[in-house]
Amino acid sequence: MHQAARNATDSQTPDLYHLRDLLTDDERQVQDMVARWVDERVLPIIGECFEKERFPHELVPEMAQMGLFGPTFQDYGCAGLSNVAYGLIMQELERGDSGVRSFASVQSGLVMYPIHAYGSDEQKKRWMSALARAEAIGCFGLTEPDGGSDPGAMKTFARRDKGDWIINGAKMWITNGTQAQVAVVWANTDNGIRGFLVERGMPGYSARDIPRKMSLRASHTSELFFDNVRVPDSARLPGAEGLGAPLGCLTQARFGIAWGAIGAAQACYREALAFAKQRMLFGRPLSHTQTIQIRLADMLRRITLAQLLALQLGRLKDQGRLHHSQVSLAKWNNVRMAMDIARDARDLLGAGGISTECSPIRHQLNLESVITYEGTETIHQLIVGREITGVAAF
Ligand code: TGC
Ligand code: FAD
Repeated sequence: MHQAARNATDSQTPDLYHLRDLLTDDERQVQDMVARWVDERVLPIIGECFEKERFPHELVPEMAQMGLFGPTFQDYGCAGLSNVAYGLIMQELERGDSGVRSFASVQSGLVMYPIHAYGSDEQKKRWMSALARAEAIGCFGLTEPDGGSDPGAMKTFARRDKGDWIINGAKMWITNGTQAQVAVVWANTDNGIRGFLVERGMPGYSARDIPRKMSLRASHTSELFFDNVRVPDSARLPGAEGLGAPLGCLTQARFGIAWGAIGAAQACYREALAFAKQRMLFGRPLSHTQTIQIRLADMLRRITLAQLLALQLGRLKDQGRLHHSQVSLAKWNNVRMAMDIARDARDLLGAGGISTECSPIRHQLNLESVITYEGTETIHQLIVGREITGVAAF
């Protein structure tokens, strides 16, 4: 038997191709630290959080302490890690729950990134360290009630009024909207799309959570309302001009999701394997049957391919050679892979698999959001299609 397969326990995913050897010491250490933390702090409580629609806020200071917010930035007290290390963090967090990974994705990729990439020095000084330490929480408002796939058609509008801007409109399905001290808000203007930092408490700005979600239940998802919100020009992100600016942020978050989905799939695979080994049916463990072995082998095949794709994606990003269509293909592939595995693992667990005491049903339901947000599967297929044909068919 192959060494990696022989060493694998039910609590690990076999590393048949020695992919760990392709990581640096730093990357391995970061992964191990976050994996341990997820095992000890997330897994014991997350089923109940999901059931009760509660985000585990008590974990946020610990995540900040470990440097999980904005870990790739070199300044503002951030760790300056590689993009592969960032991906591994997302993978381990989502092995816990997509809602926990979402929190980190939004804070790092959708709030710290635009402030770092497009913000003024004053904006960076005010927010970057505070966001890294989670003394401030941020959210990212792009999607609107009339449709998220075509953000270029947004209706939220910011008009000039002397030196200020007056923002009117609404955003929908915004992660952490009610929790955020600062919202990165994208609005149309007479000169095209611009980004603004809108702060909690500004007159005319309000947020409320969207109830009755059957997915991402351990995460706040909100609506934002802007009723003549007056912000100074210093609240505008000076380096953000046009739709390319918010789309650039999406590339960061989609990259994290391509990795995160692997974690969700691993959690489901591990649970299915452990169950198949101990479940006695027809006088033998379930794992001794051919079809169960084929299903488990197929899960491992898909996870391994997704890992290879994510690793090369990360190395390309570290080398500055990443194109957003590569991120689209990886997000599409890896989330679809995770959804298929979560569904199959749920079935493999039999009736017990419908309980939140098992993770596959929770991951399966969460992945319904993950396949929709940050660009639906169809949008990513069409982005790749445009890359191949040169024709936008959206
Ligand atoms: P299009 O003409 O393609 O692009 C306009 C300009 O932007 C550039 N660009 C990008 N730049 C960086 N990264 C990307 N991913 C980019 N995609 C496009 C492009 O080159 C162009 O630049 P320029 O200089 O030529 O002007 O624009 P389009 O209107 O045709 O739209 C294309 C489309 C459909 C792909 C885009 O609108 C899209 O991606 N739609 C999906 C929207 C989406 O993903 N929304 C996500 C909202 S945030 C969220 O879901 C958070 S979930 C968080 C969590 O909890 O984890
Ligand atoms: P629509 O755009 O209305 O799409 C509906 C359907 O039409 C989809 O199946 C889509 O694939 C399909 N479709 C669209 N265009 C085409 C086409 N041209 N051809 C064929 N089919 C097409 N947004 C934020 O801005 N910030 C956040 O923090 C955020 N967090 C989220 C958290 C959760 C839990 C969820 C569920 C969503 C979140 N979103 C967020 C919103 C998310 O990005 C959008 O839901 C997503 O972009 C899709 O938009 P929509 O829901 O309006 O669907």
